[in-house]
Amino acid sequence: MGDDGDDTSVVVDTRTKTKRPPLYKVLLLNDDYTPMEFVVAVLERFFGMNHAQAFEIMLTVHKKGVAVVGVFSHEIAETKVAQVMDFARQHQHPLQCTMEKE
Ligand code: TYC
Repeated sequence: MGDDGDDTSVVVDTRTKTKRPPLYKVLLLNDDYTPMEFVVAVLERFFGMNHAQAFEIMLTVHKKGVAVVGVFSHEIAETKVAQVMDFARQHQHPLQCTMEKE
């Protein structure tokens, strides 16, 4: 380690690992009873979609059974799911919304 010409110092990499927080998909599920217009209203109100986008995603859920309606941090995803479930319950529709790790 000195200055005697046989330097054996080791440079240690001390970069801090900054892991990005995991993201969560928010999923909307189809059912036979929730009116299409209500689902469109949910997508406009809670997911910031315009009417055309909301209608398209609603139809995807209607035809395929499920669709991703957004990707968020854990806290935001939980909030979205709770907002949708509360709104659906208030209007007595069986609409289901869930989240899963991306
Ligand atoms: N399948 C419903 C109907 O025919 C419409 C619907 C679409 C319901 C999307 C839920 O997430 C949903 N009225």
